[in-house]
Amino acid sequence: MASGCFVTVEGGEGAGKTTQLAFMRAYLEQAGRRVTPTREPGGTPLGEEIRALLLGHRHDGMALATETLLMFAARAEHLERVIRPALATGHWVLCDRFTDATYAYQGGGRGLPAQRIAILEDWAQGTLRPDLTLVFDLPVEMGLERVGRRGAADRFEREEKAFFERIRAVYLDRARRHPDRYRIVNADRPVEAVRAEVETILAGWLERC
Ligand code: Z5A
Repeated sequence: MASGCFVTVEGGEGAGKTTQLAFMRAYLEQAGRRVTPTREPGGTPLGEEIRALLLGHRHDGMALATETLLMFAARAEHLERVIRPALATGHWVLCDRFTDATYAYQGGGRGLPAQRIAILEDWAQGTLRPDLTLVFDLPVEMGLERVGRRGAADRFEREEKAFFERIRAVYLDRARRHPDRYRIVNADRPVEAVRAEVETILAGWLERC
């Protein structure tokens, strides 16, 4: 059986990833593909417990190394229990954030050298990388305004604007350096316009996976 396609969605706060992932799943299922939607940090029972530690406020001020290693601990479990088995049985895996988020948040946002992240990436993932990564891009103020409307902020959402500007810069830089794998999607448009572009991109991948 052919291996499925590994698609990740990335971007800053409020970029519309979760909204678009639901459309992506529906589009692919309509096209006859089997889909495993998932997210990081999380995606497994253990990963979801780690997510609660990472996003909650019980451990405000946790060390950067701790934060990064917890992201990769959740990811190792996710790869072993969900991502690799799903790909091996021909499913498309649609993952709301993955290792690009570690480069953007722990690397760009918090200052961890990218080389350290690359070591963990190689260790946890071996040669596995997403086939396609959609980077939903929009001005930081706009994304923060969108998430601000929904109330309580998590441990990341409490950061200052400069933190999110650095994150945006890392995503755009990674996407521009590897245009074969990444697509930058302008998320500063109505939901339906973004959806139409995403579906056009996916249509181009249906033959490949
Ligand atoms: N993190 C990390 O630091 N390192 C890592 O390695 C990984 C993650 C994997 C996970 O949070 C956090 O973990 C994340 C990075 C960090 N930082 N934070 N916070 P999360 O999963 O809870 O949150 P998120 O990934 O940032 O997603 P989000 O804030 O929920 O946003 P979104 O999924 O991109 O957007 P949405 O939920 O689809 O939409 C947000 C709102 O905007 C909602 O009211 C929508 O109705 C609205 N929306 C969506 N699209 C539009 C358009 N086009 N126009 C207008 N309004 C829209």
